[in-house]
Amino acid sequence: MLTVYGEGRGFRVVWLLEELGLAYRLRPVDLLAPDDDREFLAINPAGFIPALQDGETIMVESIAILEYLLARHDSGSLAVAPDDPAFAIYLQFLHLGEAGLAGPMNAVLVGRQLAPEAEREAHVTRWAFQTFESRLGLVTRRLADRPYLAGDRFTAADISVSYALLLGLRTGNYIPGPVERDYLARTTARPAYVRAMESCQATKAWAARSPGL
Ligand SMILES: N[C@@H](CCC(=O)N[C@@H](CS)C(=O)NCC(=O)O)C(=O)O
Repeated sequence: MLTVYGEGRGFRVVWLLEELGLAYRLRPVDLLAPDDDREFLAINPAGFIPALQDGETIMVESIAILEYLLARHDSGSLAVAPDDPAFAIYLQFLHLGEAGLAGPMNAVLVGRQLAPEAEREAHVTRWAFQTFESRLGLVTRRLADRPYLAGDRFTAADISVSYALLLGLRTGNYIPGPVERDYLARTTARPAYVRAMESCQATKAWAARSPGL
């Protein structure tokens, strides 16, 4: 049985698992008190989420987890094969969703909303937001004339990037333009997304009290 520790970016993992129809257990993690959770710290001593346990295998980093699950459990429906012309662009956006969008958005969230008042809007926070915006430009250009990042079909790259855009939207740090809005309407209408939201009750509650599409 696959166990996903924590929501947050764990939502990406749960979404993929729902797309693939794989059985899993979602084990909640309270990020406000990770030090009290010895069972979780035994899984990830660094105390961040998500983590995946698959038998003896334990790993962190949501995009790496997606790649692991796709390699082990997908017949190719949600990835792009190396000999496909869209392989490079697929990999690019799979990783850009975290490295170029959700990662910088984390820094924006901390810098704007969680940092002590006197340290808000620091130069580094503006830099993180500009990073998010410049990478977002690649996403909007790519989606201007195709429904999904790899082309005509939905892939794990769309899970990666959709999560990042929703993170920006729900934290109030980004207002999607028309291209992203249509795109998110498409990706979040998927039955697997809806099932993942039912599974991730903390994410569902957060979305309900946050700005919507
Ligand atoms: N690059 C990592 C980022 C993980 C991350 O930032 N997780 C957040 C919640 S979604 C977290 O655990 N933050 C608390 C911490 O880093 O200690 C991934 O994609 O899994």
